[in-house]
Amino acid sequence: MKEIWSRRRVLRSLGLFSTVVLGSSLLGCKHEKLSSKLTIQIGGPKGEVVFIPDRLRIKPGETVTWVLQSGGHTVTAYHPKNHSAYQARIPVEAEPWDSGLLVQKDATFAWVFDREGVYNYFCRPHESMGMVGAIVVGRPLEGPGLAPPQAELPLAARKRLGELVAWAKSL
Ligand SMILES: [Cu+2]
Repeated sequence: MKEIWSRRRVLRSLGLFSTVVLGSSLLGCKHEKLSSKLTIQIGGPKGEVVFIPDRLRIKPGETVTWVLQSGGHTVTAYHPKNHSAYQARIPVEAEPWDSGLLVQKDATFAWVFDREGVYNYFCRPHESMGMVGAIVVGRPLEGPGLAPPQAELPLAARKRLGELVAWAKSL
């Protein structure tokens, strides 16, 4: 699995956004097409600390792109590599991701999900306010992402994760 830096982001930072749109349509860029369908907004229009939507089901091999709408947030997989006190809440052997802090409006972070199963993630600054999300890739296979939320997680995150786990199990 690998991180994909959206061409749009890279080129926008160079001030070449309009060129990219034209270039993408001419080249039929596959990632741009997927991104438009599998996009999650980070932060609400009034600065709400949420992922919109907070749950998404995709097919294995698809790319999810998060776009910063407001505020400063991260998109961080539940994994001991990202937080030493936390257990993984992504499929065994899946690689964890962490966007780092995104602060510029329209900044994007993209990740390719190859391994089937249930992934839970959080925002570092706002996990305690319940800013978490879930991605189901293919079937919601039994795995760490379906486990009851661990006691060491902040209460609001635990509550929201409980809802997301119930949703994943219902698929
Ligand atoms: Cu946040």
